[in-house]
Amino acid sequence: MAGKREDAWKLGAGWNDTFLWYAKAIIELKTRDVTDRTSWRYLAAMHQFDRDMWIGLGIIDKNAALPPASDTLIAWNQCQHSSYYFLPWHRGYLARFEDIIAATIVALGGPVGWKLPYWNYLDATNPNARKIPEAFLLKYLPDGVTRNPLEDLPRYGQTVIGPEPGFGIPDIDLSAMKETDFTGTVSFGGSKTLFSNPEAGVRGQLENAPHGSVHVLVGGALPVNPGDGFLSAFETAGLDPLFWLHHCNIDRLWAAWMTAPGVKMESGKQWLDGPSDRAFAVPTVDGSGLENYAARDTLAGGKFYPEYDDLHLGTGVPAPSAGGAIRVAQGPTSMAEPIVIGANGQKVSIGDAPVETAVTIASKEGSAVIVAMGPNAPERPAPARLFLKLENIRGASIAGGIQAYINPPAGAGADLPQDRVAGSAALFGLASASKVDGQHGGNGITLIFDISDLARRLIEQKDFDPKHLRVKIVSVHSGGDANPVTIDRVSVLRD
Ligand SMILES: [Cu+2]
Repeated sequence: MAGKREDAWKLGAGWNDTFLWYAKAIIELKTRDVTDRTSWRYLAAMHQFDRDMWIGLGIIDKNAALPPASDTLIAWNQCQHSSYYFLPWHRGYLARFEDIIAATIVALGGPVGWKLPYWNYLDATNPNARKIPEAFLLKYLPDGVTRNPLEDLPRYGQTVIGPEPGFGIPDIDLSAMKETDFTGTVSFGGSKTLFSNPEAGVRGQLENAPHGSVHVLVGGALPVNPGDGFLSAFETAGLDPLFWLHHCNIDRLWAAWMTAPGVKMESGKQWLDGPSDRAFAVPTVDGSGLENYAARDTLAGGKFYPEYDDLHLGTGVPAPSAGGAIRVAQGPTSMAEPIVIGANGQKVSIGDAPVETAVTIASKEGSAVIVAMGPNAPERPAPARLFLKLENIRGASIAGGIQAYINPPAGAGADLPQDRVAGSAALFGLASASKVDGQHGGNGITLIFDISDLARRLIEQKDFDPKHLRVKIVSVHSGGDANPVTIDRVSVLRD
């Protein structure tokens, strides 16, 4: 077993040692009571727990005793989404999960030093990259009789992830890796919201895609029935063994991003020591207690800093030239925060049919955008950027998909032109994020799409009237007219 985390597809086909021991350890963890801090279910509940949902899915018995509140209030329902703690929280969570699996393997008589593999789905050099690794699709362990815990759970059913028009997801890519600031309104790692800040946070670009997309591509997006796939809901995601390999790759993308030239990592004390209102917690490896960590513990030198065998394949970050030292910029973020220059008038509600809403940009700002983004735009230090923001997307479906278009041809039906797409997103955790009494404050999901290229095209085609930008929104698996997806505000921002 290697000392570093490796690519799942490079470990050997089918039942390689890493996956076989992972499966055996999961079988052992599943025998442990939910009150045991090292049990499969306790570890998943740390992400998010919903008693009724778990009873309904047969994960716990309705008479099951749960851990005491002194435990659950600290360790359960911690998952960080739409927050600039998304990456560090999950990094500590993965690291301790890995420690517990590794210790279990040793206790079962297996090798020392098991490391969590990553699912490198965007590695263009590997023709299998987008396939779910084989061991997660086999019904039995090599003995031919023991049910395989890597496979024995609900998933949507597709085994290769890619464009899924049924979910409104065109494809996964690495565009998030181009964001240069960790924190901010348009950010790589998440917007500056605190753990329980009542103000809605914006999903960071990496959290949106590929992170959220892969959750929904594997878990499915069907409304109402949470059993359709564990990966689509906060409350069940950690029960899918593939969750950990997916998040390991997201974590690796963060590690790779840190080595890219010119990126600005968050270095404020509030972030490094945070969150201040509820410290992150993981069980000790033996389960005897709980242990706190802060964001700084997940950075270089910290106890949860991971090691990967490679940070280049499938990350979009080129290897540094030979001998070149890697430099990470530290300091206040430099990118000017984008400002809202126009918005629509009212809340939008989308059921089965697409809905169109009009965004009005004030005339002075509108003319400035046309100059800044038109064919004769002066090259400032960087080209001007324009964004479309969908604020507080809420809905009752477990997950969903959303697509926004700008100025599609009038009367266009289901076949909306792809060259007018402003952005698409898989709405991972939609219902959880919409629950008023939930951990995420009921603010739903806020997304920001970069529409700079689209705006330039529209300006060039003389189809950009700032006083009247038509934004058409399609919601996939919204729950229909009975359970529409709502959006509080649609606005346009410029940097
Ligand atoms: Cu996730």
